[in-house]
Amino acid sequence: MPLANRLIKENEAFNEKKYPLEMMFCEDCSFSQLSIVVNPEILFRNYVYRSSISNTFKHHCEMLSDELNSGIVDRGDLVLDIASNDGCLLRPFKEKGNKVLGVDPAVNLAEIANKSGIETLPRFWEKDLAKEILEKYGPAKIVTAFNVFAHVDDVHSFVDGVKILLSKDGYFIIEAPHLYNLIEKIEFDTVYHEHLSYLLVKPLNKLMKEHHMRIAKTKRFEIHGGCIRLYIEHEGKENSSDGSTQKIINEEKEAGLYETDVYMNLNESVKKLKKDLVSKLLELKSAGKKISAFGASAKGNTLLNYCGIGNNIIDCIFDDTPEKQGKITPGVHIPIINGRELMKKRSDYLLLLAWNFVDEIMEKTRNYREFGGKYIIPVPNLKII
Ligand code: DWN
Repeated sequence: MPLANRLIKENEAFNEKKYPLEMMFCEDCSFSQLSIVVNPEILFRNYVYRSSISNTFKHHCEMLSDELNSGIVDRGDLVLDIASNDGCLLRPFKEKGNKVLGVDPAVNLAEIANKSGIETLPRFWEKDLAKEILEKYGPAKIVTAFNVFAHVDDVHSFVDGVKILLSKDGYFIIEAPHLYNLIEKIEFDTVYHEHLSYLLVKPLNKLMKEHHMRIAKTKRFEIHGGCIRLYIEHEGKENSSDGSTQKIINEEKEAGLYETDVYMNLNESVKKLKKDLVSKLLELKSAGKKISAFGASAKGNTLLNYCGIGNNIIDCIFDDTPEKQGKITPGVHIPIINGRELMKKRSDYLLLLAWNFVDEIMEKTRNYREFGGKYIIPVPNLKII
């Protein structure tokens, strides 16, 4: 597979690198991860994904800020966000008077965040950086790691760094896609090289205990196809466990996620999903229908490349992200154009490559719908609305 977020110019199409994309499962601790690690400098130094494009995600971050600012974090407390992207998560905290600091290796995004008033260090998270921050800013009451823990190779060093910076009564809050949802809703397209690990609570519980930390609470959210949010505290802090962590571990066990069968069965479901989608697209194409796509998502590139769907079927992909417009997608080379062009292109169908934001996208493209435009939802099973 090519790298899901490596968007290219037409003249770069000839020498695209491809890498093995294989999910491994540890039969000892039930942790799943890829068979290779792609250099994070290649993946994350210049990053085309902007968290703030989605109002749904912005609202999700505002809810977190409201929750933590009602009794857990006070004005002036430091909130540090690891992989802070364009400052999307920290902005509502700053508006409430919390001290905020972002860390993200993407130089292009750190520049956008700093210009918009969210102080951001263009660095990868690691122990030495944690010590530097502790010296300069003091301990953090909250350390958030949203959609990054599954991207990290050395999880032990990652957690060690948080332990250095997190105040003794603070929370380390991880949010990441839950492998439970990937299996349940056949979200095979969320497998790509940025996502090194595919997380379950049981192996994370083991990891945190090894580092003398405790997952006090675990919540589940629909966002990004289904995520878990872990509220992690130092073992020495007053225990705020509410039983939700063990409850979700029991649900994972009930769903057979600690055995290999569910993973082998996923193989069959994905093959059926591909067959249904490709035959529908070919049927529409041969009936003379114009088909485009919406949302040049990373997951969309796994789907398009795995299903062999290219420019012969999809005319273009509409996307509101400035960094993505004018590029072509990896592998199948479909042009990405500004979402504002949607009405000029007169597509009959829009394949939603960002199916996780179907409500927001349908709301934003209401006039396309009112002109009779239809949407193709590929995951978890083929739906046309
Ligand atoms: O972990 C990750 C997740 C959180 O985000 C990263 N590895 C990369 C990224 O994955 P993705 O690209 O699959 O995420 P999304 O958020 O499903 O991508 C949505 C795409 O659709 C983006 O390119 C933005 C675009 N979009 C748009 O153009 N207009 C999305 C919405 C909601 C819109 O209104």
